[in-house]
Amino acid sequence: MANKTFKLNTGQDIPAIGLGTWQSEPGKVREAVVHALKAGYRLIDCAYCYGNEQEVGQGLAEAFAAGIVKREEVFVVTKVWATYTTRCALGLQKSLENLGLEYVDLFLVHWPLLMNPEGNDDRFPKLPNGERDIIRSHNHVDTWKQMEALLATGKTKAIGVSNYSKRYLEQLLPHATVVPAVNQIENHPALPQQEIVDLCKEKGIHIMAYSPLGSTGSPLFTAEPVVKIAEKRGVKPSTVLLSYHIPRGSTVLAKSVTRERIEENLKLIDLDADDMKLLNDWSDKLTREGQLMRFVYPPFGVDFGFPDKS
Ligand code: 1BO
Repeated sequence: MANKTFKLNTGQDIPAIGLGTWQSEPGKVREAVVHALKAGYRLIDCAYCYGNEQEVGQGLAEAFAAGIVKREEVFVVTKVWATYTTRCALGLQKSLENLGLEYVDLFLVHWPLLMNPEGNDDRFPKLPNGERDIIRSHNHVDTWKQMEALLATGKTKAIGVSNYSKRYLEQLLPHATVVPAVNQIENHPALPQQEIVDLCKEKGIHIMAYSPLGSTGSPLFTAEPVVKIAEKRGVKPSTVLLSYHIPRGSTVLAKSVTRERIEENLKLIDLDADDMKLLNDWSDKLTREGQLMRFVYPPFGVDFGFPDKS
C-alpha cells in the first residue's frame, strides 16, 4: 500500500501518501524528510508559507547524497503563497531556491488570496495599524493564467490549486487552458467536502487531503466509527483515518517529525465497503446535523465559499 500511486490528468503518477510539513517544528524537518524517504515515502508536501522549505531542501539533499533516493523518484509539491499570487514566477523561484531544486513536480496556488503584492519576503505582512494586510478583491483567474505560463519553464511539471471551494473552481474552470491537476483541501470523515470532491472527480482534478487527523487532541481519534473499525482491524485510529482516503481515490498527507509516527503512518490498510459505509454514514450524520469539524480555518475571515460555515 505504501507504494500505491494515482494518475494525475498530466499522466504523472502521484503517490497515495505523502509527508506533510505544515507546522513541522523547525530543527526537526530535515531529519523527518530523510527518515520519511528512508521509510519509503515518495511524496513530500511543502509550501513557502510554512517557513521551512530550506530545511526540507536540506533533507532532500542529504537523502540524494546518501543514495536513499534519486531526485526523479521523489514527488515534491510546493505552493505559491498569498504574497506572490500576482508574481507566481517569482514565488516559484523563491521556493526552488529554498528547496535547492531545479524543478518541483507540482506547484499549487496555496489559497485564492492576495496579500501585500509589492512586498518583500514577509509571509504575514501587517498594515501600519497592526491589522493583517489582505487584498480580498484580486482576480484569482489571473493567478491561474500565470501558473499556466510556468509549465513552459520546466520549473514545475504540473500545476494545481489548494483550498479551492466549488464556487472558486466553477469561476476558474471556464477560463482554464490547463485544468488544475490537483486541489489540496482539508479532508477527513468529519469534513468530507463531498461537493468539492465530486466536482473534482468529474473534472479530472485529483484531491490531496491535508489535516487528515484533525489537530492535536483531535476528536477524530475517539469518534465511535473510527474506533470501531480500528478495533475490528487491529490498527490505530490514525491508520483508519489515513486509509479512508485511498478508496476515495485521494492522496493523503501525513504530517509528523517523529520517527515512529512517520513509519506508523505509512501502514495504510484496505478499508472494505462496510468500513467505508460506517465512515460515510458518520459524515452524512455530521453534515445533516451541522456538526462538521473544520480544524484549519480559511484565513483572515475571507469567505472562500465553503458550504459549511464552521
Ligand atoms: C494555512 C495552511 C493550510 C495547509 O496548507
